[in-house]
Amino acid sequence: MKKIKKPVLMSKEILDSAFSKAKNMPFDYRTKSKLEFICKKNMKKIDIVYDVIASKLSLILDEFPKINELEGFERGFVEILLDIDKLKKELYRIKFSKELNKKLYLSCRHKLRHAKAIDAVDSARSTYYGRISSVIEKLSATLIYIEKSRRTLNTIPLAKNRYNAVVCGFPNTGKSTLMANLSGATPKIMPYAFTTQKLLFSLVDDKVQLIDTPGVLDNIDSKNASIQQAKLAAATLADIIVFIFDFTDDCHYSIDNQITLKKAIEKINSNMIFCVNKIDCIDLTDEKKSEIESVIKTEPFYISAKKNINTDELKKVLLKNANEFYNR
Ligand SMILES: Nc1nc2c(ncn2[C@@H]2O[C@H](COP(=O)(O)OP(=O)(O)OP(=O)(O)O)[C@@H](O)[C@H]2O)c(=O)[nH]1
Ligand SMILES: [Mg+2]
Repeated sequence: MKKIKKPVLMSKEILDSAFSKAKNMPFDYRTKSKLEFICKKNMKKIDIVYDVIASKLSLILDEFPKINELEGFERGFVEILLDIDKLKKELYRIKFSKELNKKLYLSCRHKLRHAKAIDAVDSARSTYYGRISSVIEKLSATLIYIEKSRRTLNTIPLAKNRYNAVVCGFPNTGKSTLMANLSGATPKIMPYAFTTQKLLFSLVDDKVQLIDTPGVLDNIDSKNASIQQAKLAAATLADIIVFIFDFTDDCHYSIDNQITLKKAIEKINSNMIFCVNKIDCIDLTDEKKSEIESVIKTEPFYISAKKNINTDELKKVLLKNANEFYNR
């Protein structure tokens, strides 16, 4: 998703910027009367205040993605990370305030044009200043929410144009360790479950975009936001899924549960390769291998992400697939 670069200005910043620009504007008109001079000067001031406020609010509306036009991966992500209805409502408030600014400004301009006395000019200008200040101050909470949403939206990656390998599996199986091994990234790695809470992106030799996912137990349909991110990546981003098993004796999760997850993910995206990790802790006899292969129904890569065993073989396959993908 396109990054929204400019931070959203808060109410005070918008008003300070508008009023100080109006206050410091140069003005050296020659007029026939004092009234005409004051009218022209105040007209110019309110033009500036109107323009600054309108352009700051327009910038927010223009920069934010049109929520209804989002599709696929991006739409899914926005739905997981944000309350779409609330975001739409808050953006509408900004649009409404922008329209109100125009109304108040036009009404003030009309009064200035027809003012018969200096008092009337001052009163029209201060009414506009007072009312637009109150409108923008009332946007405070909205602007805070929109800025928070901007930061969240900026975490949604530009992910579609690369060959994407999504690393999935139960918690603590070594997904992040594998990502660190293959790409040199430095994800958090801990000896307990649920360390990774959101998708992490890295590159392998500038060709494969490797996506580390939060660990999923056997319920891929959970409403938990971390699990939904993993599911969304598997469903809409993955050109291939690298599924990691942990067959070590001290793994807290049963093989049956890991197979249940494998099957659930296979239904979403069947383009998978399999790794049995932590082979530095397994006595990998031929007997053990055939036991494993009878359970997972295919020959996996036997690797140790931590001790760097056979990970080069896996990397070669991913790079070969990526080259085929780019040559298509
Ligand atoms: N012995 C051994 N330990 C490993 C290997 N790969 C990972 N580990 C250890 O397993 C633990 C979990 O590793 P992570 O990479 O954080 O696992 P994860 O799958 O990303 O975990 P979550 O993010 O919680 O889903 C850490 O203590 C790692 O050091 C391996 O090949 N051999
Ligand atoms: Mg992890």
